[in-house]
Amino acid sequence: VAPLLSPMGSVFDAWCSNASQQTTHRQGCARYISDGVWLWGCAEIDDSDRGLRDAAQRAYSDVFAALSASPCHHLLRLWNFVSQINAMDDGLERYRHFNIGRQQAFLDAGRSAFDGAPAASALGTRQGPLRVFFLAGRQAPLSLENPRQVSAYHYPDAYGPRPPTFSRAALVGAGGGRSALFISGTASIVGHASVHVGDVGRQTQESLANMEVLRQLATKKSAAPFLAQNLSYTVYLRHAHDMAVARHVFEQAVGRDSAAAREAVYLQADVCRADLLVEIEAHGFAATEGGV
Ligand code: 3EB
Repeated sequence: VAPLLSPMGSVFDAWCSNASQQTTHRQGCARYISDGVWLWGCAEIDDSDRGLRDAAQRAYSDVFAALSASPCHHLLRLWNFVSQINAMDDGLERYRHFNIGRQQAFLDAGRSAFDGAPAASALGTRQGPLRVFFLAGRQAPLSLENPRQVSAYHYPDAYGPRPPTFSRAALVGAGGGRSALFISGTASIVGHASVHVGDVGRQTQESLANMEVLRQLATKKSAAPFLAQNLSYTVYLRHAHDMAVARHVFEQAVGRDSAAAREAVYLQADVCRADLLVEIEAHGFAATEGGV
């Protein structure tokens, strides 16, 4: 969906399940696969005729219809890809239209659009339909917020008529005495303001500082030691030419020789605020101390 910048040849996102029974389904514009414990899918819808606001609302209402017909009722993590995310439609930025439709779908489905919202990332592509990838499970996750940042669902309306619907991170039991942590797309935002505008190095540093707070909070809440060097990272850069600087700062933080540094994936994508140059997400697993 977003062009690869890492010198890796190719990468793909694989969510593995060891269950033998996996079934595929369709619900409106959403296609998904489930083993009854985890559910993974994508809602894909062209927004050029109906408009992005309506497309987002439909995509999410199809996702919710799919989940309500499944034992995997709880959204854990979403990845939203919106074409031309910073362009204007009818005098409003497309990301802001997206936020209106997304929040409306949460409200219509009776799902929390505030406290308890799932973890998410939102990125801009050059072209193509709206694509909403989603991961769901049987257990409600524990949503985490970052005390350094205003919760996105409480952003003031200077950032759009309806706030974004996501939590900063989600923590969920993964079976076998393990916990899974999903850190949302994290950017250089303190309070609700974008900071270090124009400076990709410092934006990368600030994003990592935000992620560090979430990692520590997750470790405390789950009694499972999530180590920074053991997480899997995706770094989204607005400009391909910022790769060297962002990579240097990132590798300094996680350790140049760590698995995290070697396996990090760098993608070119627009970030949902026009003044942000970088967004970083991460996920990982950790064993609960004492076992379960
Ligand atoms: C932010 O913190 C940066 O709209 O789903 C990051 C992750 C961001 C997810 C979303 C937006 C979203 O506001 C942008």
